[in-house]
Amino acid sequence: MHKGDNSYADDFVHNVAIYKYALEHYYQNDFIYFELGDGVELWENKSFEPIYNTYKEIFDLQLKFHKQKRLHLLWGNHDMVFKDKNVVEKMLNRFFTDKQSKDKKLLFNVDFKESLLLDIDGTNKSIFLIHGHQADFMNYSMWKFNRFLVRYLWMPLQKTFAIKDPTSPAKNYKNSIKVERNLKKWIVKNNHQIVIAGHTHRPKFPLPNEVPYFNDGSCVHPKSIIGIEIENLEISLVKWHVKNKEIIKETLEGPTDLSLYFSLSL
Ligand SMILES: [Mn+2]
Repeated sequence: MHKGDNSYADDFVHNVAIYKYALEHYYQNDFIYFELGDGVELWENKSFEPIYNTYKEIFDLQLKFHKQKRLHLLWGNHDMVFKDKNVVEKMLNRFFTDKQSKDKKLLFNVDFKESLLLDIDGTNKSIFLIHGHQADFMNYSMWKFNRFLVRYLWMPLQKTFAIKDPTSPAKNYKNSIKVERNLKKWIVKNNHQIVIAGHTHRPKFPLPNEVPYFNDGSCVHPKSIIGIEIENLEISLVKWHVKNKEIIKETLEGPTDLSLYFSLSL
């Protein structure tokens, strides 16, 4: 999502209405929400405050999921500071305290993880969720260097000359291919473990006889958001966008029975 501060460099702001509509749909229909990292843009923004002020409605909606234990957040490279619990506390918690009550209780005891493993009911298989920058050396081991370039070089240029940041795999085709190749290699080495990642912003939905690497795309595509749904052990790739002045959901791939992806593993 790369939620920013509503400036020109904020890539999410044009999709906020679509995103909010989709998230409300998932809330009403009892879905559990998994956000696969880079939910907020903390390379371009040093402080969380302008992001919170811009997207308060979205955070309130996420809070509703959280209260029902239906919210799971991972950190990516652009919000890698959330790896540290103290940073989460310092940066986020003061925005999510109950200002009405005297004891200032915390509304949103948010807990960011690096990855999650979802067991698939009735099988010994699972789905591994990660952001995906783990397969991208410059954005995992060297992320502080890339953050420096984005903050002090690319973002000022982007604001002035509309130049896009080349460190982002989302804007760098060659690097995306490399990340995908690394992830697929890992999957094959690990008994064809099903993986869902983000990071590259390139949606991927394999055929059952292919390496089970899924990518949920992003919410910063021009005029649409893309994501992955899992319902009744069936997986699909969906896109929400505006058609005839209405926000609609289109299924791009699937629904495909998850068990079809087990055939390559032992
Ligand atoms: Mn990323």
